[in-house]
Amino acid sequence: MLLPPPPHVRELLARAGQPEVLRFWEQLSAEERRLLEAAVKQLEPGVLRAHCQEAAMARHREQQPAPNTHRHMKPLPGEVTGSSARTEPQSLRGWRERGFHEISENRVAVLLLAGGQGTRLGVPYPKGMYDVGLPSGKTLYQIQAERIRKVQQLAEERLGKKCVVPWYIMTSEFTLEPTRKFFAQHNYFDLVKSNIVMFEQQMLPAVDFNGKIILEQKGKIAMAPDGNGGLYRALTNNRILEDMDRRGIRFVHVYCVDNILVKMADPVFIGFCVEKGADCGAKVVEKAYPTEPVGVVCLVDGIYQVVEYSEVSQETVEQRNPDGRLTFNAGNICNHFFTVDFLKSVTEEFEPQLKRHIAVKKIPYVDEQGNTVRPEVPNGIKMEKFVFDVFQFSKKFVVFEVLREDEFSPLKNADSAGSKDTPSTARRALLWQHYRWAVQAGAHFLDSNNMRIPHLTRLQEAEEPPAVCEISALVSCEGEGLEEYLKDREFHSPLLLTEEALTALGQCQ
Ligand code: UD2
Repeated sequence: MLLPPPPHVRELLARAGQPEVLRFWEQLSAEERRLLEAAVKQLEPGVLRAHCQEAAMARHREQQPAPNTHRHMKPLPGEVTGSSARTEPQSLRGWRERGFHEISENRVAVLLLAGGQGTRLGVPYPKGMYDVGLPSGKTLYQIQAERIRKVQQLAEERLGKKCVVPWYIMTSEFTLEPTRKFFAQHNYFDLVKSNIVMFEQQMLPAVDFNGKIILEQKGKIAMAPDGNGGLYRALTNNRILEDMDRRGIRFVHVYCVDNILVKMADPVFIGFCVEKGADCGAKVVEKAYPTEPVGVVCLVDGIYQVVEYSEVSQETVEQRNPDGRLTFNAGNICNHFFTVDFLKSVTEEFEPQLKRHIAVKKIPYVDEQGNTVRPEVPNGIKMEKFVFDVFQFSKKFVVFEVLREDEFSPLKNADSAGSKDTPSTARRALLWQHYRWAVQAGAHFLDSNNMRIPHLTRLQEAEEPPAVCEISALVSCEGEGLEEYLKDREFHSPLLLTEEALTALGQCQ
């Protein structure tokens, strides 16, 4: 017998202006109907109507000539900016001490944004599970977990107190289950399970250019996460700030999943922000080239903002100062500092004001005959919020510039897609960094004829280091503590410096 759609589902979609979502209802199996009904019931009709109308209007606006945002863009003033390279060692030491102090008092958490679909990389699992081909075979999640363990250990050693840096992980419908399973399979990378808090961000329907919801199957709405700025809604929905309060957390280091060089709860960055009395901060690197796909942190009409790479004109990105440097060179690396109080003010007051960004995408859909079509040109819109759009609500905003070679090498694209931001570039960035640390600590590398390999400085991104050296984060976070084991010693490449290898080195000194 053919059952009509339940009246409340029909009514909800009618109120949202989306009755067509049910057009294949009669052809659906009982299970497909149940799932579609469940998906629709999660949507609030008024919000859904507004979302679809807004998407269509945003698309229309986007087709108009772009406003000259660059006329209003101004580079960052010096007084809000600190730098790891241009600061006296004494001040850096002070910030590091302050950061470690806050960590040792259990006031610092890290929060990973891991809800993205990683479409550019093209793997069917969360990016954090990716292994870029290091000698150890470690995944991004494992590297990050070990860096948390190390920073806790360093804080304990310095201040003599056991401490915890809780790890909050924002996932989405796409990434939650596989991430959960992966962590369980790996025994939470030897972190305490209750100190890893996974939560899910919201999904929103993708719509076509007329503001109609796209069905990806006859009974399935095409849904996408609401951008990494979905964080703020997700913090509320999952009561994360209450969890932070319970643990006494006051400062949060938010970062994105794919930067293989990320410094977890970086004590210098935390200390810098805390000492400056900031409620919100961003780490930046100097942009490598005008069209590099990173947003730039700047002022627009006097307000601190990140202008995203996809939203700025060619003319603006190429603008240079008389000294030849790019005018807008503060490249956002998706590493942010927030006080918990600031996050509260955002979630309680400002979240609804966050800008909605439009992403025009190729979204698979079912045609009127019910066949799946994979479009070759963009056919739909996903609406996203961006995590950095809260800078404007900050009472005291600061920026900290760090060196790219120390802190930024994102994994965005498959190796087949080109030479930028790939597994190979990420692997090389980490191996070069560890090679540098080993050489600075006094190590020498030998070739297969036992001849010393001359030390080299990295000149080009595509170059492999002269010797392969990988140092576990459990051994060293930033190259510290290596000298007593490596000074004036010779090693064959590849050198994999684990805790066990270090102990063995210590014994044969
Ligand atoms: C991000 C920054 C860009 C620059 C670049 C550096 C944003 C909006 N843009 O650009 O300015 O710093 O990174 O690498 O921050 N994510 C979610 N939920 C979502 C979408 C994304 O959690 O709905 C996560 C994603 O898993 C990743 C991070 O946000 O960890 C950044 O997302 P992306 O890789 O799509 O951002 P991208 O490269 O466009």
